[in-house]
Amino acid sequence: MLRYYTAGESHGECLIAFLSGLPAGLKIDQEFVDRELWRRQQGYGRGGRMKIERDHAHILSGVRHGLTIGSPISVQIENRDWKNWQESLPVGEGDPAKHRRVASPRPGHADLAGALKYNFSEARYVLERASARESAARVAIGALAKSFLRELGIRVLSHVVATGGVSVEKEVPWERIETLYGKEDVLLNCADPEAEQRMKEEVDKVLKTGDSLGGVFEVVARNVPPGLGTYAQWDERLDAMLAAAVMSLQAVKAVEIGAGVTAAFSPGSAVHDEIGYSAREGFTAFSRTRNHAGGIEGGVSNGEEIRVRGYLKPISTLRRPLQSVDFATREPVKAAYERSDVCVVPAAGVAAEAMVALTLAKCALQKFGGDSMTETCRNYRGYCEQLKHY
Ligand code: EPS
Repeated sequence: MLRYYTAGESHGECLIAFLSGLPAGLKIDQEFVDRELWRRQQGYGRGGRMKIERDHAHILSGVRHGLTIGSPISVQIENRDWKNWQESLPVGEGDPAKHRRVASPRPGHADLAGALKYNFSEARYVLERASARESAARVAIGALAKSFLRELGIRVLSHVVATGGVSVEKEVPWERIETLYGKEDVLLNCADPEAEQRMKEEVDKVLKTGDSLGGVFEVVARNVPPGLGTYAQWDERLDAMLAAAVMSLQAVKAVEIGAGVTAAFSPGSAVHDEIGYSAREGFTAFSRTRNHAGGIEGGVSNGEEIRVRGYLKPISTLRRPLQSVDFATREPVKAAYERSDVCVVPAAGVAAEAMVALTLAKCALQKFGGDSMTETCRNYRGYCEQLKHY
């Protein structure tokens, strides 16, 4: 059973992630984990904070001599910005005069709902934990889940399909998404250079006007065998698990699997993916000519690429703030402003890759079991043989 948690405040000393349930004997490549963290830090439209941070996964437990040992893994990511916050966010009592209050809640942020819920007089502690900084911890353990999936031949990547009203119309093939991975200048992580340029112009516009942008990312998981997840119980459906995992990311307000949204407005004949049978590479000889289902039918993976889209609301911290109310005086004021990003769609896509990888790894372990990679891979190969002879 794969389980994971994170801890840490955005401007606290560090972020922590726990992951337990990975089999023993999985090779962990520190460079790969840190590259994933680097990818999450990229993208056009990020704020000044990313110039301060240089995220590195400091693995504290569960990995020895470069291999997992079946024990819980804990990872620490330092917040370099902590040195600027030690006095205003101390663990001990500290000096109340140095506290940095968030005096008026930002519409769209967790500020007001969180302050009401936890009975805080202002929103500092709310934003510290609600912040998307937390997603760095998920990316670190997501990289471990990706390493596990890779042993089964499964790959997970993302790309941006819309930002600021500019969108990529056609389905982007895996090979094009893969070329984005090695790029040093991530920009908007969009596979269509012309659309990406127009997206960049949209970001430039909001940078000038003090506004912010949302968008849509797509996560693609390739080479997922048929049979992960089940229709047998509501909370074991793969689509339900993926939707919850991606929706749990900061600022995601909708999740779509395959052509889910347009399918709702189309007749069945235009939506469902017809089935053929011919000798070909893959898990089985059953084939499809298209993939509107996004690789999942009845809550079960069907062997096609899994495609999950996350719809991101615009960042809720605005340099030209919306109307709000002062927590202390209850007078109308403009919402608080703190240094912020104006667009984070590429970064959110990388965080969503981590959530998809963790979900698929959990389902794969449910199906194939195993306490060591030798055992898990043997079970996996046995299942693939069974599929071949179906
Ligand atoms: C965030 C506000 C900004 C972002 C942060 C999320 O941080 P700061 O207030 O320190 O400038 O940069 O994202 C990250 C730090 C990160 O690593 O992604 C927020 O309020 O959600």
